[in-house]
Amino acid sequence: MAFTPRVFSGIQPSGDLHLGNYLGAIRRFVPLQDTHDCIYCVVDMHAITVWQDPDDLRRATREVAAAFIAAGVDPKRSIIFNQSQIVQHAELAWVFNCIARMGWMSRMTQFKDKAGKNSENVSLGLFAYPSLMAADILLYKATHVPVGDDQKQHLELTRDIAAKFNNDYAASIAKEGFEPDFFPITEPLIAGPATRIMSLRDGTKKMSKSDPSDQSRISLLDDADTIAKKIKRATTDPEPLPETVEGLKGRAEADNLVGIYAALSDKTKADVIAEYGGKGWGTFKPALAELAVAVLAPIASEMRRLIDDTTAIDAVLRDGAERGSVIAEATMKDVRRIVGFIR
Ligand code: AQP
Repeated sequence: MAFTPRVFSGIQPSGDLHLGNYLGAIRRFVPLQDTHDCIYCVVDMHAITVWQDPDDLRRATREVAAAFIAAGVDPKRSIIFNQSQIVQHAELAWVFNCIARMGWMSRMTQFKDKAGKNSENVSLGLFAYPSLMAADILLYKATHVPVGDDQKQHLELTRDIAAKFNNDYAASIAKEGFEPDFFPITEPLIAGPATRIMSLRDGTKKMSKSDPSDQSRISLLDDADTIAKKIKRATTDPEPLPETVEGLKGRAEADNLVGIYAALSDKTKADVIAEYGGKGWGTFKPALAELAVAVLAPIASEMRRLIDDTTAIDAVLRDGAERGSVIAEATMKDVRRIVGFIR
């Protein structure tokens, strides 16, 4: 069956948005609006899989919506909403909880990383997170999902859930008159030089909202001075930049900063090395700071303006939820028939 080319992606309102969220996801949302129906979601139900103060959650939800718009997502052309407004996400997630296998979920590395040694004491929601993510995507029969590299395994699970649903319910899908591939096998869009931005303090750790060190990340709302200081203090080895891209191998911090420069300037790492190969950090870090400020400052100022007008942001989220729920309910109506729920 030919599915409408449709993009879905979500960001958790679980802390301060950072450069990794921007380069790995949000920046890439913008051009997709020219080729796809786009649905961009603030996944507040995902956020509460770990404790969120309610006031912080509301603030962060508006901040993520503001970041989408400030980065160039058009709320008229695309659908922007927060997940909890469309109850069908939870409904489909339950069906998928009954499709996904414990073994599949137990292999999710993000759960293992987040739960750490504390796995008996984390929420059941954190364990079931990938099943809700599959519901987010498949509720809209999204064909493509732009995400950072850390979400690759969850996307594979989404594909497994779609395939198992189509297979387990094949007879009912046929009986109800639907095409056999009821849910699409969604493609991840993971590309470019910035699929995994690393911490500025430790090149082996992902830049993350939940890292306790503020120095580990550049937040989208950091001012120019703070951005420059964080880049200046970023951990690096003492060697100058290599003369070739291959020379970045085994130099995690150098590779990360070159990747950030490449992504911010829409170049490849090879272009950046052609310009800065052989130069020292005293030359490269100020150039990177200047570039980061040039790209991020206009986004931060637009975000601040939008966040201040909570009525307008909430209206965007409500409008998106109204439009999104039409698609969501159409899918759920069919799913209820396929599964055998009486209404
Ligand atoms: N470091 C990163 N580099 C590239 N992309 C990244 N993403 C996250 N970190 C990086 C991408 O941003 C999108 C939104 O992520 P999320 O909010 O759903 O959760 P996450 O992946 O768990 O991100 P964080 O920032 O690390 O949050 P916490 O600390 O709360 O877990 C996704 O597309 C993700 O790939």
